[in-house]
Amino acid sequence: MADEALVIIDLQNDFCPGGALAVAGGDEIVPLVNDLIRRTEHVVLTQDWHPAGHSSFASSHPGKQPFETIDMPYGQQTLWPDHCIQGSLGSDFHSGLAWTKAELVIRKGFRPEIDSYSAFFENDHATPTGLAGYLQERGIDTLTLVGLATDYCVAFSALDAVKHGFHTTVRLDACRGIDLNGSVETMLNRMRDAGVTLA
Ligand code: VGL
Ligand code: ZN
Repeated sequence: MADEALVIIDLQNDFCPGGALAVAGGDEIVPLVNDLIRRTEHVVLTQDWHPAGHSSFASSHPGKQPFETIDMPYGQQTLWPDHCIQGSLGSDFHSGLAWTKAELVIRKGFRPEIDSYSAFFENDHATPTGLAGYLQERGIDTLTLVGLATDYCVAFSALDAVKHGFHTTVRLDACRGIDLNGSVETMLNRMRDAGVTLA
């Protein structure tokens, strides 16, 4: 249907086994995502896209380790291993992903001083990526989200999608999570409470 889009979040090498911020089983979802691509007219991808030395990297903060949190001007920020550096192999989409049909690639996390989990807003929850305008202008009102990671970029994208009024489904069988301190359960509850359909 013309009013539906599949949004594939960050299905990139660095989030798959062997990558810098590997999500367990991240590569397992590729066949299912490819199937959804075949069955959906409009396909949009997001791509985590950080400059070297990005402020979300633990390596940019002396004495800090990956998965610690720090206070940033825009709120709390989890620190990550260096990942998805612009143009690196790790930033490429998984080689098995049939992504060429995609109509749009939204890159995020490219501003050195701020991270961006959501496909719609940077982590200040105020700076838009332009995706909502793109979808709305094209008459798309229904979204299916898949990809990595369930509890970070997928979840924050889904929460912002319902805020924008999109009918939003997350296909959990086509997502995998990082799960820091119970973050998968926390974010599943937040999505359910916000009106995201979890399928
Ligand atoms: C992601 C942590 C850092 C994600 C991206 O795609 O969920 N998580 N950057
Ligand atoms: Zn990132």
